[in-house]
Amino acid sequence: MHNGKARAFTNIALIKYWGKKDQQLILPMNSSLSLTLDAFYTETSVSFSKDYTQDLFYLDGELQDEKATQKVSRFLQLAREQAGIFEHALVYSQNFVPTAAGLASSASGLAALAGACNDALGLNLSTTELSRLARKGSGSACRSIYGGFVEWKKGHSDQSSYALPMASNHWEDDLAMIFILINDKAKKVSSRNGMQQTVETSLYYDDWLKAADADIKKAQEAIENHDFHALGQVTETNCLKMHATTLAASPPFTYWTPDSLKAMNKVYAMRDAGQDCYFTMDAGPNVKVLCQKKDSQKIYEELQKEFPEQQLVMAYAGKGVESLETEVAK
Ligand code: 2P0
Repeated sequence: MHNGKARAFTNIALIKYWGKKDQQLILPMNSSLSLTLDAFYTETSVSFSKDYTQDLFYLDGELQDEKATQKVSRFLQLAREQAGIFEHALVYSQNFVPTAAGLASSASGLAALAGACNDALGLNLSTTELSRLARKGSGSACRSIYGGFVEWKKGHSDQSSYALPMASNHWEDDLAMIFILINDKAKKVSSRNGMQQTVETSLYYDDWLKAADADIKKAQEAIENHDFHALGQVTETNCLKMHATTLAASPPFTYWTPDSLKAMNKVYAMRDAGQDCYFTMDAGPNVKVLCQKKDSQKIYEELQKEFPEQQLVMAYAGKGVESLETEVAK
């Protein structure tokens, strides 16, 4: 029996990953840049044993169906190949989210699974190698290996595509992100399908790639200079450019709902009233508001005027993946 357990926090991209050039290896079309946050995380334990006859995956206490297990199994197989240990596994994963918000995150999930496999199989991976392994489970997971500001350098091969922590002199500790959780009853386009459809059909995709390169540089500079205004601006405009590509895809789609627009308009109104805050959105209707820690309470209270408290979650900078104690191995 080989056991391992790890915890990983989710991350939100300030400059988005949107599109793959290699779907098997998960090599991205553009580099991305994120902030790891403390409010949402996953704890995963894994046991490999020659006594098991198949991989089993429990999420939040429930045995998952074949489709959910397949994604995990595919990842386990990569880890098994890397270790030369070909035993089936039992995976227990717990997502820690403040409310039942449908915020299951593949970033924290696959980063925690990578960390747990690293320990269980004695892979002894460096953080760079762990980031590369996590990437092959889910692109954004490669960024959750690290805390604070993280850049995923797109690279051009399995070897050269991984995330790195960014030198920031702990500036991330001065920042906050407030999640506005928005219920979405509509059938959602998964990020995996959404980005692929966009790469293949969006009229604006080439322009997105040009913009993303320029935006990474702007964000790097803003972080270097601790320039919140510049970081906020590039975060918000980069998100809008990503979402614009979906409207020019065929068929067109959007992740926005009326409540997403309400949240975005609230951010504009707060800015007009002198509050320093900016929004970003991912492959879903939730809106995240980036602000400075010193202003975060006031902005939270302002958002409470529009959204019930159960829909609001305050987050600060979070840590990278960490190993946890496992029960004694048999
Ligand atoms: C990001 N997203 O940079 C972007 C912005 C969604 C919008 O990474 O297919 O779950 O597993 O590599 O990592 C979500 O995509 O996709 C994502 P896969 P993933 O955070």
